Amino acid sequence: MRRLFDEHIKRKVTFLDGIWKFNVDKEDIGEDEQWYKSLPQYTEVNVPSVWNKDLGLFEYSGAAWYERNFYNTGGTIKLVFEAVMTECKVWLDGEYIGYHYGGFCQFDFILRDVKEGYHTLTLKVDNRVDENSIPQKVADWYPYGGITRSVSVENLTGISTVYQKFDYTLSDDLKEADIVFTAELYNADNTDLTENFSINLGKDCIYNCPVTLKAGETQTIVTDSIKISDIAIWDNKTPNLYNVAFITDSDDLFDRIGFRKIETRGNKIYLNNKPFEFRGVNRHEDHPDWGMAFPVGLMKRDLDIVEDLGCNTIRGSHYPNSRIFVDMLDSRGILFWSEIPIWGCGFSEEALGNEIVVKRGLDMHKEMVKYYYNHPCIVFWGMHNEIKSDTENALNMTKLYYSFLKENGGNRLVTYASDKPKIDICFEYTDVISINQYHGWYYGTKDSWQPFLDSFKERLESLNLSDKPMLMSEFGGAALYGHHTFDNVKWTEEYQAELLSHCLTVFHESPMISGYYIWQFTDMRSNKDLAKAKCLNNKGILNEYRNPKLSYKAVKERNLTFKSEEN
Ligand code: ADA
Repeated sequence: MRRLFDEHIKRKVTFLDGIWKFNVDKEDIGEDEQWYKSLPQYTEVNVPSVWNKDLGLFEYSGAAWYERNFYNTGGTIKLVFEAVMTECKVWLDGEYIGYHYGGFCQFDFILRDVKEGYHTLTLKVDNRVDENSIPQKVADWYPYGGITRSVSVENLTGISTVYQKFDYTLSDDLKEADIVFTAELYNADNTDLTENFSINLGKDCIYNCPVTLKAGETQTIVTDSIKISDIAIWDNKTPNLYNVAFITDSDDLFDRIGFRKIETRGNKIYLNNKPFEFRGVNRHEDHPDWGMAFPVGLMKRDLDIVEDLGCNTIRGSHYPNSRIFVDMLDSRGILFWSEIPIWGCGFSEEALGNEIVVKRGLDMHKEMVKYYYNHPCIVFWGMHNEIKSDTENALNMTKLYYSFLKENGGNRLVTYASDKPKIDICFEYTDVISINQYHGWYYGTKDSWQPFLDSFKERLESLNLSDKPMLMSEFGGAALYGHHTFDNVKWTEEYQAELLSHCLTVFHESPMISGYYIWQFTDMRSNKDLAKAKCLNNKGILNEYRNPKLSYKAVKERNLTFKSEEN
């Protein structure tokens, strides 16, 4: 399952989720021994999953192979991988078809003249981290391995829509929109074809034209600007969505879109012409039983909890989340911050200047923008997290990513999370200054928050940047679930509850802060080298199984009080 709705009705889609053959390749000999022709021995594994939840593989990092047969009626097929962690090579019937790097975004391969019958799909997957990888060797989350989201085969026939995106400008009163659709059409047949191509928005056909394409040819259609009146705006209270359909004589593709405006005015962030307070959590897509192959039912439950908590936004720390999860955010009106997995503490200054790493990061931004472009819930693109933002290398990387995202990222704000408020030199290249700080945990006390904000205000003024909005993108402290003492000390649930409650009050009252993302929603698996209790990052306001700590009530009380002041 890839989306919350059917993307195709005419187009045949076969999901390859289920049991696959599986073999770890500890010595990395599989390619030399041509395992892509047939796995010499194997066990079984469920796809999607992370292999680190299988017996004996809790800490396995390295290469592993997957194989499965499937039947197809043949012709032109598109193999779609929603996410594979992290590096992978793909073979069909023993023939190499391609490579992909990066664990959290969709990629696909189109193959022509595939014969009718049974086929063998083989993947070599590798989750090793090294000096060229993203993330790097140390990250405060677990770089699982595996085919972590769905795999499917699509049969493309005639002229098919292989990509589409939607741009729009809203009138000042938000009642009208000028919209432009871009669609990439592809002739999947072996003869030249003319077909009718139309775009339907809801029940209305808003674009219609004949398209002629040679066999195998691709053409990108960019519509003229189309005016739409009486728009039903998407926002967090009324998340109105429109169905959109791209139809040719042979093929179809469905999506959902929404209209909303996100912008900065002075040091405030406005959603649909109203200043917006972001009340959110940082969430890892991680669960002790499933790792990052996160089941849809649990996503739904996480969102029920987020809503109960009075939150209106989530930061997808620290990588693009499943598309179905983002669909659910669209449906519920929860604003989302989507970022790529550049988790800075693990990045040396050299790594920030390493051409392979910088290029991989740029490619990850390109994929994130490509596949998540139409989601109205995504209001922030996050470039990176806690990199050495006081260095030239970081500045160059930030400039590069910022200009790419501003030019190509659609109607969104661009930001990054900085843990160097006093010395960061990249603030010019962000629409919103987002700060990670841990007063009351790693340093200071809860009472050092206000002096910190006062001194940061002075720095922003001296840099002439005090008219940029600011978010608290991380703060918090750990609590071991069930740990209580007579005194209110670190690691108890009481201490965490008091700290978070205090932080939320200070941030809400500060005129320079537009919102907050608590670190973090739930406890989650960390890197064993960071030597954390139970190998978990324990700063969740729920434990790893989603049982609430005391801070849950405290945060909910604060959020709901602030929310009630809005009405
Ligand atoms: C950082 C980082 C988080 C987490 C947090 C912590 O701010 O961005 O991923 O590691 O610190 O718990 O220390």
